[in-house]
Amino acid sequence: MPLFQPDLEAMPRAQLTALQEERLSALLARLEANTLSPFWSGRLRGHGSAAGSFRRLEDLARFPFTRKTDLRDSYPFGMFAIAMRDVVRLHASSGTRGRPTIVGYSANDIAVFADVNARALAAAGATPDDVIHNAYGYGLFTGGLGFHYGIERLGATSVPVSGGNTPLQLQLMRDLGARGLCATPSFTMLLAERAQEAGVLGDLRLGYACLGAEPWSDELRAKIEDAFDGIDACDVYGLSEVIGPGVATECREQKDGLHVAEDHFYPEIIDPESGEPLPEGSQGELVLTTLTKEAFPVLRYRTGDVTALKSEACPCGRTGRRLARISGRVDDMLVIRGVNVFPSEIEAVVMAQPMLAGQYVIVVDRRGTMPRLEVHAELAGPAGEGAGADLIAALKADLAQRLRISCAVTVGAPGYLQRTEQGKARRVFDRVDARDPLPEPS
Ligand code: DLL
Repeated sequence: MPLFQPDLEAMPRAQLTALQEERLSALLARLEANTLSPFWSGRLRGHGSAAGSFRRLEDLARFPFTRKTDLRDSYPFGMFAIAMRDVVRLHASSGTRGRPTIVGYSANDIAVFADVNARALAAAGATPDDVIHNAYGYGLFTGGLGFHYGIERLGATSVPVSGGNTPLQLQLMRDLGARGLCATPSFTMLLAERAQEAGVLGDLRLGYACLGAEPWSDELRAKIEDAFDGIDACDVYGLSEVIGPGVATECREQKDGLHVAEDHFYPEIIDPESGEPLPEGSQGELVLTTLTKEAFPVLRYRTGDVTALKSEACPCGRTGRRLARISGRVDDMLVIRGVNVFPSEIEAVVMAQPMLAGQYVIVVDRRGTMPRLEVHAELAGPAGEGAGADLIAALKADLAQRLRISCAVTVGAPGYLQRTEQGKARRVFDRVDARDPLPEPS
């Protein structure tokens, strides 16, 4: 499949920069003049004439960040920049404690949302001839409806199955002939396992998948691609505060970083401590500015996601800079005896071990003065096939080498760990007393 919007996705860099500067300047003028939102009307005060003082992309670093707390404080509609009459849809961010954060879309925002998801699907290999199985949750979560509209925008056929009920999902994938799959990587791995158990893997016609919404690793990708007989499993990134899925996406040609839809979203990487911009290639916190959003624009939104930006040319022809795979969230980082550990690094080690299944859980034992890490994994095949001391010793050694700390390792029989059928997989648990923090397998 060629690029879905080649003029925009493969725009020469100089032209893209000019477009971004024009759109940023218009955004600042729009926010400065905004009288509808109590948040935006005061936000740019003290920055002179915001629009007037902005000339080049570098000038953006002088403007204030938007943070998750701003969204919470403005609950529910304080940051909406257009009249409610013109808001056609609401979504809410998932996984937060307390009140959710509400985001809104104009009709034009929904059109952009559909476009960027159609781009992501095409980048993974989708064509208008395909049946696409959409197992992201439908509802307030942006995954289901975001991809649904993307599939329709592409002209393919959507199977709006949402999450849960794995046996039915497999039956539908087989009977309706799904070529594409949209799902979290953890649920995709569960589908692969169940398909293998049911002996239906050979009946599936799957060719590609758009996987995201949670951190995952290249090693899990290899397991998924292998399980489904060589499909293209592409990473897709996004967040409700910015639009939902489709902010950045991998292409099947390279699968090495996610092209940002830079005509709509402007990325920066900053030092999470100082807030200063970092040079290209450095790992830091991703900050995003929406260039075209009408109902819910954000200026320099602190995503909390840790990644790096690279701008080398890509064989697919897309010119949007690429985000390195998200290694985790600034606040997800475990600090174990002074060493910074992202759960995704542990995942990479577990997935690289062929005797283990695509499941793992991390437990942080916080009962002592110093926290200790436990890694729980599961055998891919029945016990007895090389389980036991050697495998555990090998895993411990690999973890120690990668993380530079020692971990306790438990390897259970197939089915030892709970699977996530709906929503995002939870991988990290705290052990605080004598109770076992691991959820019961279903
Ligand atoms: O998860 C939107 C989405 C749906 C993205 C479907 C991709 C596919 P939220 O629920 O607001 O939105 O959660 C956003 O999820 O800040 C990241 O921490 C994490 N996240 C999303 N995609 C990825 C990814 C959706 N590909 C938060 N890799 C973000 C790692 C991801 N983390």
